[in-house]
Amino acid sequence: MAIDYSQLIPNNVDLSSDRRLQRALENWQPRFLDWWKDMGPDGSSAFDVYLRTAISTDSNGWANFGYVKMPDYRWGIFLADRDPNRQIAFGDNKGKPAWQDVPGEMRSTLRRLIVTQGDTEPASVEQQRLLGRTAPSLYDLRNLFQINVEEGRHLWAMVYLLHAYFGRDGREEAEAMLERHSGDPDKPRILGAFNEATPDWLSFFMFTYFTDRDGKYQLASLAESGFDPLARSCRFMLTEEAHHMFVGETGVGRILQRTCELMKEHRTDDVRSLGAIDLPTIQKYLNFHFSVSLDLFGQEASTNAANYYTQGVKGRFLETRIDDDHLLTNASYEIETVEDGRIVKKAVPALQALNERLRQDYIDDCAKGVLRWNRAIERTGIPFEMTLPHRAFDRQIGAFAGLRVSPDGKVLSEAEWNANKDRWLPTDEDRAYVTSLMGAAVTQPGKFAHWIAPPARGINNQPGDFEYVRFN
Ligand code: BYC
Repeated sequence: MAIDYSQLIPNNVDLSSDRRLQRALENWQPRFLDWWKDMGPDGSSAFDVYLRTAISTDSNGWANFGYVKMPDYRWGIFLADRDPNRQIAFGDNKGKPAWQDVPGEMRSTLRRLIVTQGDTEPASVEQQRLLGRTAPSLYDLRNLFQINVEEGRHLWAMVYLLHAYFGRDGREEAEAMLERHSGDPDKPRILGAFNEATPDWLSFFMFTYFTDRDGKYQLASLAESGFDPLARSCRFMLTEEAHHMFVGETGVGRILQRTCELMKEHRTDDVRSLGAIDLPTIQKYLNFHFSVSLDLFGQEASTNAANYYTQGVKGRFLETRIDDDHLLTNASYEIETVEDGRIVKKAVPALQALNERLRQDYIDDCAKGVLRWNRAIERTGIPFEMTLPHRAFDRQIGAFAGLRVSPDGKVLSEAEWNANKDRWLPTDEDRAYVTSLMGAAVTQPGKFAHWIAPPARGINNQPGDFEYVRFN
């Protein structure tokens, strides 16, 4: 269905045929805009930004580029097309038609998953609120803003589901989405990573590489949901997610490139004296963001995850492409866990291991980008390899929480950890150094901050000196 842009809230769900729902969402809209004004990108309301806006959900329609003032961005409700024959692909309800409404017994589970998903979207906008002040180029500033408006739209996607299918409870949850704030001591965001600060652009690129990728895997699992409106919402969200991870991968890649170029040119490892970010510091940021993002997958052995699957509300990554019974009642899966202070492998019922299985899919995907970074480093002739730390390194959630583990997976005493942790995780001094590089935003078209290389190509094939943001 084409997107109706004539409405106050653009949508492809025939919103105007349901007056009550339309009114409820039109009531929420000004609150969302107030939130955007207070908590969205700082001081950006008057800027004209070269943004991509969806005009339909098919492959041609969602990438339309033009200058937009962000408060005028057409946030709306876009679901991927409905397949009238879609069946639930897994769990006890396998083979039954996908639900077009919420089955009573799954109401609280679905609500909770939708709220958890929805909560991350405005959280990330809040985390990135001040980054525009220190953007390393107009190209990067535009990408930041693109990500921000799309996270705003992803919030709309979840708020629509809450309003349309969860009655009064849903409306209250939608309000609460704008009341919790990232890092707020009284009303924090739900998941750990979304209460961490994103104070600099190295953190931003690591966040979009690692944490947005959790988004990809969680959304893909929810895109398998038996609750069809959720599945269709997530499918469309996934198309936008790809750009966010691209920004992360190329952002880190461009920092690595610049660092390696300077190391070569000046025959030194001491690139800090040259105003760039040294490779060990980049590795420490990677370690931090990877382990915080691993926590987002929950417990290694989880009865919650087993229940979601058995009920048909949350599947596996690419569920329908997996060749097994899609019930998993008799299957087992090997996980790593902790016994007597040691990391051991243990077979557990596959249903309980679904969080861990998804985490493994995620780790494999993360590793591919690291390989690409390493190839690029190798091409510069610098002998250095970025690595993903062990899954048990510095975890706060799950079996490894509290265990002291080195990046290569050795269990350590508290004393060994304390003696080495500054080599593995960003220290206050590292953070202060990276922050010190974040000078005033670089606003001249085609110019880049000293510590980052330009991108290989422009957005929508625009030339290198394209004016992605006009400040007015
Ligand atoms: N922080 O049985 P478990 C994105 C809690 S990112 C705090 O493993 P479950 C995006 C858990 O709630 C994708 N608490 O739980 C990225 C549970 O509490 P109760 C976001 C945590 O439910 C960038 C208890 O520990 N989407 O889109 O199987 C920018 C037991 O754990 C955490 C989703 O997450 C944590 N990290 O797994 C913008 C999808 N982990 O029941 C956007 C929806 C666990 O004891 N969420 N807990 O009170 C889910 O599928 C699940 O809630 C989780 C947790 C996978 C997160």
